Amino acid sequence: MNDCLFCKIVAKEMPAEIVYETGRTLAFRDINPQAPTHVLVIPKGHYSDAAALADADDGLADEVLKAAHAVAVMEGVSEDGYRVVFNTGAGAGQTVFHVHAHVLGGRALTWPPG
Ligand code: DGP
Repeated sequence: MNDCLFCKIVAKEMPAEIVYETGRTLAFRDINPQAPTHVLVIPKGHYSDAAALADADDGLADEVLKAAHAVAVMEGVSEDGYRVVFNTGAGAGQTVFHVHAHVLGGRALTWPPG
């Protein structure tokens, strides 16, 4: 999509600190980190949110989750625990409408989230 920020990161038209990449996924550091590790994992193709990604039904949601776990291992947060969050819809705090998994770790994470 022309005006999608994360599509521009995929196309390398916008800079980002990329930490992991597969054929169909990309992971890069969040510009406004909420934890010592805060990485966004996206499918390279454009899906607006997690529901649209699930509807794609082609194994891509699995690949995004696998990439999120690979990032947690690479970042060294998988043993102590980490969180994978899909804010889905504006009411849940989604601000960028290209589906992304937040991978958060490296500090104690409280529940419930705000
Ligand atoms: P959400 O609120 O769930 O839609 O999360 C969007 C996240 O995207 C938010 O944590 C900040 C991050 N973000 C916004 N713009 C940019 C950008 O240009 N680069 C990077 N790396 N992250 C961004």
